[in-house]
Amino acid sequence: MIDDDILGPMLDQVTRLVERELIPAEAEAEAAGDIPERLVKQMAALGLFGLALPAEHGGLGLSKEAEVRVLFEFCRAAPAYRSLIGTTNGVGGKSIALDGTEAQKRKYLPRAAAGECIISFCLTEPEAGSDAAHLKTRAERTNTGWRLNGWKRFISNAPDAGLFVVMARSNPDDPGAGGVSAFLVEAGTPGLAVDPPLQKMGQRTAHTADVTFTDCDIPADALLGDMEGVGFKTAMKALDDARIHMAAVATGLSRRLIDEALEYARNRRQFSKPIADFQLIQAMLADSEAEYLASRAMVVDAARAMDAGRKVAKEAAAAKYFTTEALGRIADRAVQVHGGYGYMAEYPVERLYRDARLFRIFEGTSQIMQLVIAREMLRG
Ligand code: COS
Repeated sequence: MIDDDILGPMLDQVTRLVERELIPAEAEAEAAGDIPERLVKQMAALGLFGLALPAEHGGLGLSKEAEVRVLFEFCRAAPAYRSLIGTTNGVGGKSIALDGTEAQKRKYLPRAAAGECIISFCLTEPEAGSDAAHLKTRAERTNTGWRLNGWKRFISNAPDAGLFVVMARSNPDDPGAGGVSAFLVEAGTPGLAVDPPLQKMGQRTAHTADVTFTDCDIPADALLGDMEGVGFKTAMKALDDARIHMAAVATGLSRRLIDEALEYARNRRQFSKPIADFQLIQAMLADSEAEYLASRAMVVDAARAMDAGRKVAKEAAAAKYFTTEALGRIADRAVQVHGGYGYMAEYPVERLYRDARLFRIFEGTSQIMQLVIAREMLRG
């Protein structure tokens, strides 16, 4: 089994990278608004750009369980590092791995896994966020292929992407999910424009931008999977996978925040003793640890269900919902344990608290996760 051979050494290497390189460079990266190139190269050398991609197309070919275990470790470092590999291993790359033709997989996935082609995923629009099926970007047939017109919002990694997986309405007579197809659009295609990066509350080292398509002509073989009308389903399947990935990311960040709070509580003295000696501080630490352990168990359970080939829409949504809401509480307590210092930029919890806020919103809000869980329950 490939996991056993590479997972142990991989985890050791990731731990070293996180502790020796990534965490120490967080503040430098945040100030520069960019991840230093030397660290991007180290991440690529470890295979992290192909972490969740199939081995036959250049990825590490890990099981979902192995993937989440790597993420628990990797995501103790600021989430912007994960974001750079996120859409390639998540919604973008997974759309191709799940539903692409063999030729499309061969063309793009090996370069993506090597870190040479970041894949972005264009679903969200100004008027289609949670209601993703009602997107308006149009795809019209031409003599040579397709012509795209539309506006995509908040696209992760768009400024760095070499390839965009674009959900567009190819059947104007079907205003819902069935009218949507997925297309592969290479960066540099005339008519594709990436706006300047958006200013965000947190995860500022991760680049997010709007993408517009203006009479953007693409060839016929850019239709993902060579199949019309299934783009929304591809997106939903990729999101099920990506939500387990995201739950693992949130769990890794929770661990980091607890460790920061623990260290501070041990060292900070008030009333002539470490604040860790006070039971009200201990209560905050204990609540966070319990929620971390529950998050971890839930993510591993969902990953195992996916590895077993089961349908995991409910488990993925529940894991994403629970772990990201828990992360919000854990980040808040970490700041509280730090007191006034927690609000100041000199401690990492100030930045990580801002970073954590996004998790309850992207790749499906907590409210959409509740809807998905309830729907699956009611379906029986
Ligand atoms: N796997 C496979 N197929 C799925 C699926 C899944 N997890 N979820 C839905 N589908 C299919 C349905 O079976 C349905 O197909 P049929 O008509 O053949 O039965 C089709 O997709 C439409 O599904 P549904 O009717 O459930 O779509 P809705 O418009 O009601 O939308 C939600 C469902 C709200 C769950 C969806 O729009 C969503 O996840 N929104 C959030 C989007 C998001 O996460 N955005 C973040 C940015 S993208 S990184």
